[in-house]
Amino acid sequence: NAMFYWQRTAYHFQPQKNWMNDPDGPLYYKGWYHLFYQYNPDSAIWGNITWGHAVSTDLIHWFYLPLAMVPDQWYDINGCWTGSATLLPDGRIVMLYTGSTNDSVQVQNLAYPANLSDPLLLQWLKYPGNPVVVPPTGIEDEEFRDPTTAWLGPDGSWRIAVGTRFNTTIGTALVFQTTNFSDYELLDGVLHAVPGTGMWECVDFYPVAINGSVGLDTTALGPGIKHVLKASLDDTKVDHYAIGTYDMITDKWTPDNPEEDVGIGLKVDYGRYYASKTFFDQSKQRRILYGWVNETDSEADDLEKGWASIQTIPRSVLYDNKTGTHLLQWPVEEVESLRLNATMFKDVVVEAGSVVPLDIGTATQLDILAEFEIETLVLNSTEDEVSDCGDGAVDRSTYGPFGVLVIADDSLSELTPIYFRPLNTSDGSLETYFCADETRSSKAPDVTKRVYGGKIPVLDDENYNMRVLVDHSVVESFGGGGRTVITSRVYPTEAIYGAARLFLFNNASGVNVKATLKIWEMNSAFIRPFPFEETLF
Ligand code: DQQ
Repeated sequence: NAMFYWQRTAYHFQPQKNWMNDPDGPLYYKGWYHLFYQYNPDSAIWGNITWGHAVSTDLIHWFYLPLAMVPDQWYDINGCWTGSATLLPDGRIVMLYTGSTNDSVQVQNLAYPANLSDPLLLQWLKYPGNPVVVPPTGIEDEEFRDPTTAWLGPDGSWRIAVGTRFNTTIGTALVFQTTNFSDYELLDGVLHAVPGTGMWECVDFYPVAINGSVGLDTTALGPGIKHVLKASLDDTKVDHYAIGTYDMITDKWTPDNPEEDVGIGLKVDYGRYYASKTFFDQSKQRRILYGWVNETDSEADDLEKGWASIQTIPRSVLYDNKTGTHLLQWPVEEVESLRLNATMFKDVVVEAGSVVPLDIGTATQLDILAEFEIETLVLNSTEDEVSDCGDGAVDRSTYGPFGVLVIADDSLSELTPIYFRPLNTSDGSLETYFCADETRSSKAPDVTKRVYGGKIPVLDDENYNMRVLVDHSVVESFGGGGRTVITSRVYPTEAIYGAARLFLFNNASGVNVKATLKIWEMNSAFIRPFPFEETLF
């Protein structure tokens, strides 16, 4: 099936076959980036969860390694679920993960590399005293999972957080203290809790530098630092974060803005994205974010394809010190090594209600940088009812939407608009949304197609800028330098291979816009089994 074959990505990480979900235990060790992931070795749908393992020297080209952990003990026989790595100051590596036991109880387990002198960390040992943490009194057996990377408190002992819920609706993270990673004490109170957000999966908790310059080690404490709390909401399958302050004495975190608390405010990614996790890359002083991108086609299609899910291009994460309210996510610089020939377009005027083709040849693997300026007001503006991304790119207002059409065919029978939608508010200012509209992305049946997006701050001296990575069936869109990010899955039936095109569009009723773009064709990445038999370098 040529259509299914086309959907496989060329520079995003995905296993050779079968099902993948959450990224697990990312870390950098002796020159290698390690990515573990939830993996079903037997099928393209979720089940039999093991830890897949891959390594890379640049976060782009990957080698598949043998499975790191399989469910083979009473305390993880129903699955080796999500977990996180901690590098100890003495050089040891601690891996904590959730096991679903023979009774389907969620417990936290300890594992470590058998041989620290092996840079590939091929062999993992499970601690004989597992489980190291069981659900505390009052916590449901099946709602207690995904331990974080540990951070060191000022008292010299380590802390981890584990997500759960109270009374089925209050999402929360419990904090445990340990000195040896085998014995844990539950601390009083919780790190934070938000009513109405339900079960918190894959909690991530990390410091960011307020000056926005570098990534920080998970243990960094002190002035000039804020803390990000991220939870993956099981009820809605959305990753939410909030920025706030961590009190290292009471082990409580408080959001800067309670109205934008975890789960009711900002999303890490407004598209098809879940179970994300960061780690500190000590080799480049940066914090890197991985996220799982599920399919939006049917299970039957996934079984026929023989694979399901990809990981995003790893993103660096910084605090946005210009807004003070957002994180900035940006594809790691290494992805730029895949850039081939570039095409530039300068000051292209896109009139109200028009589409302009961009002659770049095949548009299946792209890195697009685009900047838009509102050029002229051709119609008097009316006040808009502010309603985020509206009904998609067909929903016109005075100032938008405008942007690019990716993975489109010549006749525009299939297209995915990535766009800005500035809306006139009652006080006369513009409120802008950054959106992706999948509704016309594919003629295939049994594909979920949605309009995704979120509000994006555009400051007075800024233009509307976006970066869009296109890789066959995935589109990662970064608005405003990464303030608002949207990952889309698209499964065209016509706009495939040489028929995939790129266009500019402006569906505003009242303004012309001017666009400047730089577009690179992207090379494919090498993602293949580790060549154990060959000499590598
Ligand atoms: N996936 C894992 C769980 C986690 C969920 C199981 C999130 O540990 O809560 O595969 O996608």
